[in-house]
Amino acid sequence: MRIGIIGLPATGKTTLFNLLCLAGGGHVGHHGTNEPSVAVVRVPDLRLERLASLIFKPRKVTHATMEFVDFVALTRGAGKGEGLGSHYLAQMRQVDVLLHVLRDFDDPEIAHVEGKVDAARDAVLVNTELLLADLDVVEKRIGRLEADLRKIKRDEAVKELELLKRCHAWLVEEKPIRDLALTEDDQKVLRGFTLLTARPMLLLLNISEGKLGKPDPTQERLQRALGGKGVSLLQLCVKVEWEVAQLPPEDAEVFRKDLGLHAGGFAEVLRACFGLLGLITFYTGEGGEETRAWTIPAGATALKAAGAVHSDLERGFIRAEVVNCAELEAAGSLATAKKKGILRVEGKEYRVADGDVISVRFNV
Ligand SMILES: Nc1nc2c(ncn2[C@@H]2O[C@H](COP(=O)(O)OP(=O)(O)O)[C@@H](O)[C@H]2O)c(=O)[nH]1
Ligand SMILES: [Mg+2]
Repeated sequence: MRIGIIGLPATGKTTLFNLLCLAGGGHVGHHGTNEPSVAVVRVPDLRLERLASLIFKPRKVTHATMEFVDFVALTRGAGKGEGLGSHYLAQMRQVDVLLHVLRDFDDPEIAHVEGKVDAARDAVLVNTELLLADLDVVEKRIGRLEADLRKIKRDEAVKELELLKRCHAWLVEEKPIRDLALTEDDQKVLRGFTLLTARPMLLLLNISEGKLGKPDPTQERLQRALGGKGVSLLQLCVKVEWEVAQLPPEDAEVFRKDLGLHAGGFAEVLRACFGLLGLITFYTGEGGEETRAWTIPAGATALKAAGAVHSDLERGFIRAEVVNCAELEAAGSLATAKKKGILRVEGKEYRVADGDVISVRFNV
């Protein structure tokens, strides 16, 4: 899964990116000038660690990972492809979640491109650029389809044109595609266009230290302006989180308590992304070599889960042996779980539950 950090200049994007790297043990990849930094971070997972230490005692423990991309700031005009706009927009289209960082901190030392600090205004401004970028894609495709249809009439193209015109009208009203009612077929057609406003979005309000633990009217304004299906809101003081993350764990704990901070900001960001993407985690560990966490969309079948591990497992799938991680922990071992009858045998169509420990039987 790929999370793209976007927003206006000097909103705290890179500070957040560094925080996620540090907290998630990420290694940062730089892919050249004009390319955004990318970090692969480990998803913290107590269940995995318990499975490894109490049940499987493997040689290797592998966490699920998430990728974060620190994009260059969006500014007015980016949606029309100005400057390096189109270059970055193309990369932005490849992410699964847009993590939109909004400045809600006062700091006379740090200038704001729009003058005054106003997170709700900024959210709308950036959103407008995303809407314009999508409009551009949709308009170009409509033009091409209409030209094609003048030459030869294809039912498929007629249907696609109809769908795109519906998207167009929607975008013109400044509404994101994620709010448009679409059939599964529609979604399939649109997938190839990788529209930005079809992506789930996490609005991260980067607040001043002074606002910690206080009600923030900006949050309500944001919710009214941009809230809806596929949008979550999170409040974080990125600077404080960054400072706390650099402390030794014992000190960090004390600091957090003093400041009234809950789980680390890193964990909160990850939880919000998991929620937006509707992801669940399952585990493999049989054989003792490696205990590993995997993420798949909620509702995915055992066959898909097998495919996430290896395409051979999907191709040769016979059955899955499944036990919930807490029940396995209580049983003490896979063998005992089997004896007690809590290890279930499931077929291809079984819908994997969060926390399942799965062993796939397959033909090679
Ligand atoms: N006061 C304050 N400053 C912050 C906060 N987050 C980031 N900054 C500062 O804002 C400036 C820009 O931050 P940066 O993360 O580089 O922003 P980016 O341009 O969005 O990547 C830096 O000087 C940061 O130290 C915050 O929560 N409070
Ligand atoms: Mg930056």
